Amino acid sequence: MSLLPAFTRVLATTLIALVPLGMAHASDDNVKIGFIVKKPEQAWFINEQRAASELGQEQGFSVVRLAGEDGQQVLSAIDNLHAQGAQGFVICPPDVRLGMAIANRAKQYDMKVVTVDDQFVGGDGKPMADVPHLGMSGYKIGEQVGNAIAEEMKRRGWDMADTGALRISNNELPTARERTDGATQALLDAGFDKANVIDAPQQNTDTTSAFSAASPMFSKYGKFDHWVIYALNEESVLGGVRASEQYGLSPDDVIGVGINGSGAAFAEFSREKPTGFYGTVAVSSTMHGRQSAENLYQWIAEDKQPPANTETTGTLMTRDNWKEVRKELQL
Ligand code: FCA
Repeated sequence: MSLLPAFTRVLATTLIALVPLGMAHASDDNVKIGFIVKKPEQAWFINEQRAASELGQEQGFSVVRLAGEDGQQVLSAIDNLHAQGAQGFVICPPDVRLGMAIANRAKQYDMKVVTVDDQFVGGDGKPMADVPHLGMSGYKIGEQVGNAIAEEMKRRGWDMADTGALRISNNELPTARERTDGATQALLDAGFDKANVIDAPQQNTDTTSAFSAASPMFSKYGKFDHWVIYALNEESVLGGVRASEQYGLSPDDVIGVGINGSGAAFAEFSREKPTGFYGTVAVSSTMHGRQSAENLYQWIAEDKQPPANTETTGTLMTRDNWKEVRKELQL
C-alpha cells in the first residue's frame, strides 16, 4: 500500500515531464526563423546563411534568407518575416546604430532577435547587451593580423623605416575598429613606427569602398618602398591590394592580410601567381551561421536563453595552407 503513492508520484512526474516535451516537439516543426545579412553578395554571408539553412534542415526548422542592405530593407524584411509567421531572426545589421529601431520592430511582433558579426549599438553608444550576440573576438583577431604581417616583413628582410602601413579603417563600426586597432597595436609592439601608419577611411565594408579609400594613398606617400595593408575584412584588403597594383607596386613589395577566410580569399589564393594578398585570418562562417541559428532556435522552441556574447577565434590562412584550413573550419 505504502508503495502506491510513490508510484503515483513517479507516474505523475513522468507525465508532467512528457507533456512539455511532446509540445516542444510539435512546435519544432512550426519554427521559422529569418536570417538577415547586410551584404548578401559577399562570400562570408552567403556561406553563413547556407550553414543556417542546412542546420534547419537537419533539426527540422525553416530558415528564410533575406537581404538587409539598409534600414528600410531591414524593416521590410522583418514585416515580411512576420507575415510568414516567423518567430524570430538572426541579423547582421547594415548599420549597428539601427539596433533600437530593429529591436523595437521585433518586439512589436513578439519576435526574438539575436545578432551575428556586428553587434547593435544603443543610443548611449554602447553595445546593446540585452540582445544576444555571436561574433569574432575582434581585437585578438586583429592582433593575429598584425603579428602575421610583422613576421612576413621580417622574413622578407624589410626595413620598417621604409615601409608604410595602410590601415583601411571604418571607425564608425566597432567591429571594424577593434580589428584594425588590434592589428595596429601588434605592429607597434613589433617595433613599427606610428608615423608610418596611414589611415584610409572607407565608407562601407566592401572592396569598392576600400579601393577608393586606398588609391590616393600610394602616390601621396610615394616615399615608402614597401607597404603592408590591413582592414576589417579580406574584401577590403583586396580593394587595397588592387589599388597597389594599379599604382604599379609589385606583389613582392606588398603584404596584405585580411580577415574572414571566405570564397574571396580562396579565389585569390587560387590565382596562378601570388599577389600582394599574403594571407587572411580565417574564422568559420559555417560555425557563425549554424551557432547563431541554433541559439535562436533553442530560444524559440525550448525557451533556452542564448549566451549574451559568444566570441570566436581565427587561424592564419595563406597560399600554402588554405586548403587544409578550409577543411578544418568546414568552409
Ligand atoms: C563584419 C564584416 C564581415 C565579416 C563579419 C564577421 O560584418 O563586414 O566581412 O568579417 O564581420
